[in-house]
Amino acid sequence: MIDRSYVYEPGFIDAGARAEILSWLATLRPLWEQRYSTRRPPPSGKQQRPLLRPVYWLGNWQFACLGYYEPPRRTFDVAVAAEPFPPVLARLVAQIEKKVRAGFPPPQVPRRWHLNTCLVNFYGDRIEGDKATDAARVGEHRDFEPGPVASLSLGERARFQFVRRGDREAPPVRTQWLEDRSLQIFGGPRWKDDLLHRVQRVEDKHDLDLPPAIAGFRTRRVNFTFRYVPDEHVVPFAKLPERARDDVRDYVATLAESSAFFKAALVSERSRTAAAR
Ligand SMILES: O=C(O)CCC(=O)C(=O)O
Repeated sequence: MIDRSYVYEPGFIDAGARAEILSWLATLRPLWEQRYSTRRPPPSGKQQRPLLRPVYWLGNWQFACLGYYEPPRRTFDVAVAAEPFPPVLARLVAQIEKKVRAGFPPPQVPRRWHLNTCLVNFYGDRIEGDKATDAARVGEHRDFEPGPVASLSLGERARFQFVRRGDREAPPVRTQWLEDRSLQIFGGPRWKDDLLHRVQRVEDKHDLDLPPAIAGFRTRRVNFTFRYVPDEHVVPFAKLPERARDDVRDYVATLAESSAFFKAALVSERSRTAAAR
């Protein structure tokens, strides 16, 4: 039976688009965030830790310390307005949206669904002195943003698995190797809600070192996961509550060092705060 809620398409990104994405990646400065706010002790029973990998977000940035977008319980003041997609990704996203609208069961595509959010995950090794530690995996989780999610992969192949909730040892329901230049899309209650997904491992066969250079890290795979956050839930940095602004200001300042978008966000926050005094 054809499953209209799942797509895997190898070779979706052509060689020209791949080269364009790599040049754009070289201009980024990914963040290696702490899981919790650095301004106060972590929640009881939790330990402060850096995320497993550096990330970059487009459209809106979901800072780990503010908690990730999770309707209906967490929708406001967590999706912070971020840079738009670069032209090459905007072009690919337009094609993906067309595919989804043409092929996915309409009830699985929310009325105003469009892919306005992208998490860029960098997979590779943490480097400390001579020691490299493989950090190229993601544990079981689900993506809470409504509607289908689409992901593009570059670099080494990743073993991506859908697993049943609460049964880590059970065999995966589906294993899909995500190859360089591939597209994966999944939606609907089965793939999005009932099952969890994970990246079990990423191959290391081609000695890759993908851009940008990140201190203490060697990247061998980059994944772009595109999602939909309703536009009314995306908040400019300047309009976050004060405590949340304090939590993420240092990150925004770091991003502003190489991003005109975040530079402007900082300026706007300063003038708004000055005007309120
Ligand atoms: O890297 C991937 O292929 C998947 C990433 C992922 O699961 C996520 O961003 O939620």
